[in-house]
Amino acid sequence: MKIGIVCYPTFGGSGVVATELGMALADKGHEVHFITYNQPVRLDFFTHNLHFHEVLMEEYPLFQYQPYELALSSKMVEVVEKHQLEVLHVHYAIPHAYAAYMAKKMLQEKDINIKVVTTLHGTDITLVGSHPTYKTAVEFSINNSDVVTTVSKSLKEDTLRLFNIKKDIKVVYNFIDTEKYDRAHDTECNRIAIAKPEEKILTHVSNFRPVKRTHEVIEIFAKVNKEVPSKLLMVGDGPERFKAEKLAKDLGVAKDVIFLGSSNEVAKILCYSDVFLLPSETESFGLAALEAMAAGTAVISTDAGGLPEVNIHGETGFLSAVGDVVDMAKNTLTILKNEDTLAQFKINAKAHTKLFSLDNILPVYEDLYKSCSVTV
Ligand code: GMT
Repeated sequence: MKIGIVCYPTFGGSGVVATELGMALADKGHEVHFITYNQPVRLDFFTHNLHFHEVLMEEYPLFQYQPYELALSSKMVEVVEKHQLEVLHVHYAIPHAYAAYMAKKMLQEKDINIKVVTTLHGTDITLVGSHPTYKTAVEFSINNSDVVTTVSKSLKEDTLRLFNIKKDIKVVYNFIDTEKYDRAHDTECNRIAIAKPEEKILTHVSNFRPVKRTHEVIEIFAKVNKEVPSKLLMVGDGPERFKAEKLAKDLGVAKDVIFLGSSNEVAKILCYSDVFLLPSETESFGLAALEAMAAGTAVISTDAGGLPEVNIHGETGFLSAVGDVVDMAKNTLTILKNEDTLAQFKINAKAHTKLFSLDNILPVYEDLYKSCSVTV
């Protein structure tokens, strides 16, 4: 099929999922066209089936805010028409679903019937989308998509609770290429470069937004580090990073906390890790946790949103109430203090990721594309 994918090109989970999906579809022989303002960070042009169309913006002194939706919907029309796309799959409702609706309407004027699949990822519903500033347009564009999916059952429930939805919503879990994490383990994992043999390694990966509660990652680590020799890898960048770095100094653990910044090598970094920390306030799914589990890492997280669907309490890691730093530290120590327990949690975590494998999820999206393009 000929598929357009619209996403944020950054390190955020929705962009990562969209990019991995597009590359996997291209690998299976579909023609895939990414439409966004920059080349997606994880996009690797390994096949001639992959194309990238940059959405360009024109500056004008009158604009306080540049009208990205207009430029995006115009670009969608151009690409659909030129390459005869059958489906536009938009990731993250704001503003992609709205821009896709406009593109669909403009294409109808040219007798072209493009189908729109909208995947809701999380904050486009829970934090930003349901805010009165955006809610009307987000609700409208969800209801006017041909197919709507959410990345967890929890996000589906949130969507139905927060909006007046007249469409069926399908849950299609996020996925990962599990083999990528096996390869990193087999060929590139040089643990000694990060920690001494007796030290455990804890990891956190995020965009350091307030919702991730990165200060609590440092607080948990400070408690753990008092009892177990350990290092903490902080991967990513964002508004809370400075606060986290300062807290590490204030709590006297700065020498054991390594801030790596944003990275394209997450699989390689995770191969060092024993425990992954994710104390998020809300999390529709927790792709970062799933990536850690695929690398054989136990997960200490909150029980917010879709996290209990990914991290199984007492099996792949532990869940705690949001803000319960003491419980998260205690659970981390339970795993780290006993080598057999640690080994078992790592095995369980990796095994659970099979449910979210590329092989399981890719055909679900292909079926959705096919089903909507034949119901013309
Ligand atoms: O977590 C973020 O801040 C990024 C955000 C995004 O849209 O890129 O992530 C959301 O989508 C991811 C992929 O589906 C999910 O794994 C994350 O849980 C979700 N984030 C939140 O719900 C806070």
